[in-house]
Amino acid sequence: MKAFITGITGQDGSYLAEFLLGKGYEIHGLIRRSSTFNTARIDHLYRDFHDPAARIFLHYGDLSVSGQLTDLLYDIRPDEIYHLGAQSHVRVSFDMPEYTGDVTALGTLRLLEALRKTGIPTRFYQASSSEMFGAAPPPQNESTPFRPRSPYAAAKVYAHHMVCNYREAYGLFACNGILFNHESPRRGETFVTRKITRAATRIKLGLTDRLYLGNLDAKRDWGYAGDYVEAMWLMLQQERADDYVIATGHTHSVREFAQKVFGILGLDYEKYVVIDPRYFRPTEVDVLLGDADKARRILGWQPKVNFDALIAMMVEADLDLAGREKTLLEAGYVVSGNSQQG
Ligand code: NAP
Ligand code: F7E
Repeated sequence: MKAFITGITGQDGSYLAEFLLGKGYEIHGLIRRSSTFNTARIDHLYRDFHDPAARIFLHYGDLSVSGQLTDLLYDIRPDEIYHLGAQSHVRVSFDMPEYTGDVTALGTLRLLEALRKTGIPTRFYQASSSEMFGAAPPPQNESTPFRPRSPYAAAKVYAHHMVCNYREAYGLFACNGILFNHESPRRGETFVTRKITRAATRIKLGLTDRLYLGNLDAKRDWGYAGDYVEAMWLMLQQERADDYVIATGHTHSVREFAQKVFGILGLDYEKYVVIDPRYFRPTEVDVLLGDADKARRILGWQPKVNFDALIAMMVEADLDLAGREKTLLEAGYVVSGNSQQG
């Protein structure tokens, strides 16, 4: 089996690539040209393509360019496409609404069009998002109406409906996975969970003394990314294409997340967390809580890692990272990262 993954260098792309390699897939990934390396999350999986044992192949491209996506599909002829590439940061989408619409909304349309034009018999997964529910009261499931509260959410709603339309209009096997927040040690450092575990562990080792955050009262249904990529694959193994909510069914506030992380490290979060209004969003999504009953019944999917185990895993990984950072600093190296940009 051959899979094509957009967003392979992101959090989910790296776990999905690992998962599909374990199932014997050959993997093709779309990557953007960057002046610095952006493949850190998949470097442990990659082998030079001259190596006969190589099973991951990377292709330069961008979701904002359509012709090339069509060419790539013709060349690769994948059995399955996992479309994970997006400008995925909600706060940034308020700063870059047009770009977010281009990549996150129209990027999906470009790929669907490439698929329709090539006529390759492929199964298609779209990374839809719980963010689309926005202001809709919890719990949210597949029949909850979308009430998007950000340019990112509106872009995902557009993409979601285009997937439904291409399924109905052209008979494509195309699924929307409406995934609630999922995190891991590979989560981008400007999403709130990772921002907290990075800062708290750096504080613990004396590398910094403050963590600037926005709205601590927002509540999210946080799961583990490694569990969620299995659900993506399961959706494409069904007889019929459909849309599914993937969630844990539990919700927690940002404050509770911070409290627990600092608590594990023997610290009181109130002494270190400073509220900076810059991180408030013009419109916030107050509570997300998913009802994944349909996925449980039809896909046989359920999460394995709970909230406490997820936090423990992220703190352990970031404590190790902070330890290595400290060693490098003490040896005179300049260490980048720990951005407060999101
Ligand atoms: P992520 O870590 O931000 O990764 C996004 C990926 O998209 C990266 O590989 C990025 O490449 C790529 N990308 C961005 N702009 C692109 C462009 N113009 N052309 C080609 N590739 C581009 O996101 P994630 O957390 O893995 O999430 C994966 C997908 O699921 C996204 O679509 C996200 O919106 C959606 N989603 C995520 C969650 C969640 O909680 N994680 C929940 C629901 C839905 P670079 O590495 O070069 O930046
Ligand atoms: O924010 C609050 C913030 O940026 C979570 C993406 O993967 O999940 C993600 O979107 C909450 C929000 O994730 C800070 O206001 C407080 O209420 O970690 P986040 P998100 O916006 O929920 C959905 C499902 C996706 O699809 C997206 O791609 O935390 N918050 N203080 C903060 N958030 C950030 N980033 N930084 C803060 O300082």
